[in-house]
Amino acid sequence: MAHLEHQNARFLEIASSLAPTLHSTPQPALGVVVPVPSSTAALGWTTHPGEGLEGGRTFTDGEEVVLDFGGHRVGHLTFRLVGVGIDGQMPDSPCRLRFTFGEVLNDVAEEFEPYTGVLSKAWLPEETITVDYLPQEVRVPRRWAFRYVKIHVVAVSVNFRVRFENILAHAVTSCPPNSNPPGLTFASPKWAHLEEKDKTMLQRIDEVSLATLRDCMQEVYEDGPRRDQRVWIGDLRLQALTSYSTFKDTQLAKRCLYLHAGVPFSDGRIAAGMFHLPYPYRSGNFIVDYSILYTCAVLEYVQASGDVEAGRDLYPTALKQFEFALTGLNEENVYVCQEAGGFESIDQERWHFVDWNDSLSRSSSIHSILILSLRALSTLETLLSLPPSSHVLPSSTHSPTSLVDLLVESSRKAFFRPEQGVFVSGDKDQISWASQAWAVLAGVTEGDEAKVALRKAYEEGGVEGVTPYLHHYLVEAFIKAGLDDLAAKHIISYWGSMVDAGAETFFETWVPSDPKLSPYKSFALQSFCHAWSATASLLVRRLGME
Ligand code: RAM
Repeated sequence: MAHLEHQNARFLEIASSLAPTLHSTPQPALGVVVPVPSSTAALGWTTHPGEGLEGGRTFTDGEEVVLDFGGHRVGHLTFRLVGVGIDGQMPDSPCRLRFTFGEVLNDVAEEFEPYTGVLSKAWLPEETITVDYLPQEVRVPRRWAFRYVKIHVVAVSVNFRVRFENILAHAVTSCPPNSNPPGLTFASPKWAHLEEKDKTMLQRIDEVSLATLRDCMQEVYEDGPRRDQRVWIGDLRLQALTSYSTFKDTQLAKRCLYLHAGVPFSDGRIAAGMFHLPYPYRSGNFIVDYSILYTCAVLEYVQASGDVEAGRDLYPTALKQFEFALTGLNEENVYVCQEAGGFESIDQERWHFVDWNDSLSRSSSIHSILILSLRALSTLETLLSLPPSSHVLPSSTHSPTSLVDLLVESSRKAFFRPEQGVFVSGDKDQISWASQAWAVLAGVTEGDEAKVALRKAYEEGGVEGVTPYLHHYLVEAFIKAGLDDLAAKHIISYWGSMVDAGAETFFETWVPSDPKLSPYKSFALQSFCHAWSATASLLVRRLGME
């Protein structure tokens, strides 16, 4: 099996020695709710209180109940199932139950059919089990991500009804208990002008971000505990950064960096994603931007932990990624990628991600990400006291820093339009948030020029991001350019609009004006607790709001 070849056994052993402890906390449901359509709720649903399970409420075929656990968790559901005979009868058949696990109300309130999604239907959050020999202690086998659980009785015999007792969620995370950082206090005079309602919103955004990160911290940094459940490099980088500044984890990040380096393609490239169960193996796809951002993730890990030894181990993997990325440059040393398209048009062998916005031209962003990652490579070499690599490519004489100079120059020639003050991308000179944000982060522009570029794209209709992933980099660029007030304003309006929509954890994709947008052509395939959306906690700390 190709996905299992070329593994680095030593790296995988190190990763395995770092397997974290999973902490499990039993939690009872807070109550029974009835989902009710709402024209004012962003996602279309609200709840009314429902008839509780106390007092021996029993169920038969076709009856159902929706439990509310009061917040998002990842874990197993357990309960005691009791058969209550009718007219002196005893249970005389199994009981078949269907569970639907809702991260949001839509999951338990809407039908999954007709199914329009482009990913496997097996990701839909439902499970059917058959229970024999009542009364019986039941543990729903699969780990689920949920706030709500709909229990639907599919079938029992006519001679008995069933009762549910002691229903518990066992919430699991590898984030150690009580590791939440202190809440935001806005002590710095810099934030004295913030209105109380904004402070309250930012505090709530921080709580929701931390809950998001906590629930994605499992045996690895999962991108989402509902769907994918794997380590994607782009998500990992942001999770690790957020965790360094909040929960202070470095070991789970180290494990994931070694896991990725341990399962490369045969030519040394690292896959966009990797699975750790039942044994480590790589995903089949390759994302150019993720592969080079791996260098940033290694650098940031060494900076956060001081673990130079790991940095030296992982450096060759980081360096190797540039060989492939640099083949995307044309004769003018400008990165060119295929023009925009949706999920179906992705080239799995050479995927340029940046964001899920179908209409985004990515060339200029990838060019900047290349510059940023080369800068990180050079800093990493210094930090590890390595002699600066005299050439990034075996066939070229460029060091990381001389390549940076070359690529900054070609970027400004190809992508910067001085008369408009913005960076463009693609045949149609598209102006986007992504192109400006990455140019700023890569240091292709700075000072007033950077401010103008960001403001123009942001305030004058540049192509926007549809994922919190790109929104993160936009805000990071605002902060780097010294636009702190705009950064705060955007965190409040964007992450805040998810809070207003009822988010207990932050979503994978979110466009406030089109809340049901899904890159996978099915809202039910969305992950509503997604790693790359947890960075608001990092951003507010970078803004000095603690
Ligand atoms: C999706 C997931 C994941 C992301 C990739 C690019 O499958 O959302 O988090 O990294 O896309």
